Amino acid sequence: MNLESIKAVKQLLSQPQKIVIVPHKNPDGDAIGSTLALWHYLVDRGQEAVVIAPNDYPKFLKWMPGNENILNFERENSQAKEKIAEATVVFTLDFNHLGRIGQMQSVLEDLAVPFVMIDHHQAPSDYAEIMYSDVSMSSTCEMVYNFIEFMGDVDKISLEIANCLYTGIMTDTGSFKFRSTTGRTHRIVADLIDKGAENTQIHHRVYDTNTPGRLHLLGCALKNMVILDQYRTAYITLSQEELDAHEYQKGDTEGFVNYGLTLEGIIFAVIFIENKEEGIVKISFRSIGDFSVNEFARAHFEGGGHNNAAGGKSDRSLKETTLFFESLLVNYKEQLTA
Ligand SMILES: [Mn+2]
Repeated sequence: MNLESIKAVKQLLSQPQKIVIVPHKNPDGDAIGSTLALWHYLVDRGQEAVVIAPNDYPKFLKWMPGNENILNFERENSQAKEKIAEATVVFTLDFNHLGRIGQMQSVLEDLAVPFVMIDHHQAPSDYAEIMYSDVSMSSTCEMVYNFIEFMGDVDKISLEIANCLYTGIMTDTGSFKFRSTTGRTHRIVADLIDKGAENTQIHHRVYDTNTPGRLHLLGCALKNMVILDQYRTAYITLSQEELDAHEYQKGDTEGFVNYGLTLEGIIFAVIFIENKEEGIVKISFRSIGDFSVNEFARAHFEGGGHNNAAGGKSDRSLKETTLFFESLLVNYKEQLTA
């Protein structure tokens, strides 16, 4: 955050404001953790603030302190709209384009108050007067820690703030293993633990939340795994029938694709999930190293994303989709085995 922006925010927060804090749609641990941490910080400073989430989010995030005060724009629509109409400042966290907030977009676009963006994604759009945008950051939670430091208030980080920030840094770094995890990230996390963050309990609350159905579905997925050593590739399929047999619930297949990459020598992992209702096969791609799944998904499966994580879809049947996928690999043999 540059000095001018820091000065501008300090100026804003030197007056009593009515502040709306917004995470992206389908908020994850970093989105909920960062918005709640900022909410605690601003309320502790005597500001009037509210977090408004565009829609609902998983149960394993709902233990976070302050969660009961989050408004759900879909469920508490009129109350949320009232708060937005009264707002004098809007903070948007963990996204950088108003297209990422679903139905809230049109309501916020019409708002003539200062916006403050805190975010670590590529290519920010220009809706915010004050921008703290940095793609090198591990997480928006790390940035909120920095923000509080810019405000000169690191010593005011409470146990509640520490727990929220720890959660977002942990989830967005894959428990401190992704490339974006720096020495600074660890120093911040160390400070959060010193301030009381309950790291062991947080891991347990976020990650140890399986249902028997989900574990059995994982067993089915792993049994279906096809390993193509010659392409250093592994893929998983799940048919609609298999999903139904395991009482599939939204989110149950989250993370399954990564298991392929835990095989020694495998650098490209894919999961194909049949969706009969939409008549498509949903696909997730993951890679280790330089092989760009973003380019692969864009070229063949109407998708895209990041270099090492992307999504896509296919209108073919599950079987035809995997046959097509396998037929493509020969063209990538050099890249995959380099
Ligand atoms: Mn994030």
